[in-house]
Amino acid sequence: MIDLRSDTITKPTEDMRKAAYEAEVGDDVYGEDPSVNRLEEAAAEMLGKEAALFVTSGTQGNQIAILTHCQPGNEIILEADSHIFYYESGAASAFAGVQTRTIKGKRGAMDPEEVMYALRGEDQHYPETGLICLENTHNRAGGAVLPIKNIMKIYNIGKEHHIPVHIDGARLFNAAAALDKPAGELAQYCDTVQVCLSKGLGAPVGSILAGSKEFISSARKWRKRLGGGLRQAGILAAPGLYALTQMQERLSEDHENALFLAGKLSEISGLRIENQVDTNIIVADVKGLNMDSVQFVERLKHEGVLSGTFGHSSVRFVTHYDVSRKEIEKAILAIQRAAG
Ligand code: TLP
Repeated sequence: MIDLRSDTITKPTEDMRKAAYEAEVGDDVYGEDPSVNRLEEAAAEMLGKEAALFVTSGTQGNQIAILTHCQPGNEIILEADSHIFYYESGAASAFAGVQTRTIKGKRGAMDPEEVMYALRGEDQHYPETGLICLENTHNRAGGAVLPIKNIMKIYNIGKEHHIPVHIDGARLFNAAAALDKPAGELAQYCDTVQVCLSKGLGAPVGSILAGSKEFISSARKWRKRLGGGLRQAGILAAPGLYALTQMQERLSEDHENALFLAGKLSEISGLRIENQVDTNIIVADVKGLNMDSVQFVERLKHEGVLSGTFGHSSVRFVTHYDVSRKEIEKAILAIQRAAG
């Protein structure tokens, strides 16, 4: 089976397993796990922030950010198709008690002016705006990279109005690879950023939440409240550090594979590629095949390829470390058969 459902399915490499096996550990709730401390220091430095926190998942990192930045009754501004709004099971309202104000973006990027007009004033009828969230790369926009200028403009608007900006950077390293810029440069226009170690970088578990020292010390308490204070977590942090330092450079291979795959899929009659392929995500519309996405995904599974439904007639393919160019070539043949 060739698994193109997500880059979350990547399995730890031999070196990561070795790093986990050999990890020096301690009790991280006491702040005594050297492997976790090393990972947090390296990640903070890489992202250009004062401090960082190792969290269990991207969802937990985003939710801790919202909980730390906001008060119940606040409103958060985020893109209409963002992961926090679309895929986090309503966690922002369930845990932080905030309401969401969505803005439809273009290729995942919200118009800074619209963000500015969405900020709430002093009127007693209004909730207070507590946070602006961006997503880079933007998953549902097909792995689109946000223009740095767009991020900068929104950050400056936030600053002017004393509203913090959080970046859901689950795939920030993909954006960095696509722009050929260090991740820290992309994270400079935000107060806090969450990056996943367990997607394209291939670590088995975990994300990083980075920000100011003060922010991270409150975030640490929220992580504890949520049951995310782990003990000998160095077993997870050591492969995470390996992923962070050794796996970034190869992300462009995934992007090249995605472009190659998209090019071949666009030649299949009845299949339409919906997104501009910036990184490792391809979204294909299967309407022209007289099938819906569930039917197509099922048919493709019988041909030996796993993909994901992404809407009524949209199917998502994600390239990653565990799928080689050879397997991409095999996948193309399987997709041709499923479409035929
Ligand atoms: N995305 C997953 C699914 O949840 C949809 C995927 O397969 O793409 N932010 C973004 C932008 C994400 O894409 C994801 C995961 C997360 C946050 C959450 O990360 P985890 O799965 O670690 O909680």
